[in-house]
Amino acid sequence: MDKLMITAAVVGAEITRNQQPNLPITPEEIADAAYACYRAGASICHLHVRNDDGTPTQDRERYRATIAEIRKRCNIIVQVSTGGAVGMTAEERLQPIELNPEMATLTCGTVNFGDDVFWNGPKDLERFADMLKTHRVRPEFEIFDAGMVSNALNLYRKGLVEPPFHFDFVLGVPGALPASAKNLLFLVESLPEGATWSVAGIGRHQLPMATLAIVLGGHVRVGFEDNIYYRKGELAQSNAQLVERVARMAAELDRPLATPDEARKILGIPR
Ligand code: KMH
Ligand code: ZN
Repeated sequence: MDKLMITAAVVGAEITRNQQPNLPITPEEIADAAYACYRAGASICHLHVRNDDGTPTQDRERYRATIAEIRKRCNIIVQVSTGGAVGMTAEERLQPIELNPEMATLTCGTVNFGDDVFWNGPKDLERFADMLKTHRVRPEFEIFDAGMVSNALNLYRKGLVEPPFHFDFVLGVPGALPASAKNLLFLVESLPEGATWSVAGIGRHQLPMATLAIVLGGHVRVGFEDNIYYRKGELAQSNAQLVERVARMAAELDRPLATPDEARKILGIPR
């Protein structure tokens, strides 16, 4: 098995300070959270940014400032979001790619998302993949539902993405594929030879999905974007607290953690 890559999804676009008082919002707060996660064992930071009032934005300059703050602190891989928040246009969502980040998400289809629809039509997928290719950004395919792996592979057939491929299964979003061991195995078995994967279980599914990934040879995503609780009825104190728990479990299960540079090697990101 590869060493374990832990992705810290520290802010997201949906959670509010009312729901989680320790949610980072400013570039400095987000960078401090990313650094604490790096210290706890995370090799990748899945990055969204917010305006000062806490509302989600994909503003390029806000990303630039936040990435600069993270870079002052550590060499964690910065994976920018191209998902943004539901309802944003493709132009808004693609802004951080102009900064030539090392890595970015690429959601592989349209899906119900709570009471909303997270729109990613076929032409959008091609456009997003083409933009990532032009800027030499490694994609992480975000898989929210069963048909999305084959949508990702269609981008390969069209010459828009190149291996090695890395997939992130986001399981348990209301309206999308539920988080279960059976669904996770179904997705893992549908991947092409040589692909790597992580799983982001939503809410109470974060811990069991992370545990399965550690033993199955996958990788793990945790953080406030997906889950704000440490356990039922108890809010997590920080993103790092969620990373620390995964790191402890990985140590018990003899799965060493990947450093950011080791993760770059696994993901095919040039240093
Ligand atoms: N906020 C979700 C609607 C991504 O970052 O690429 C989409 C999302 C996926 O978070
Ligand atoms: Zn995200």
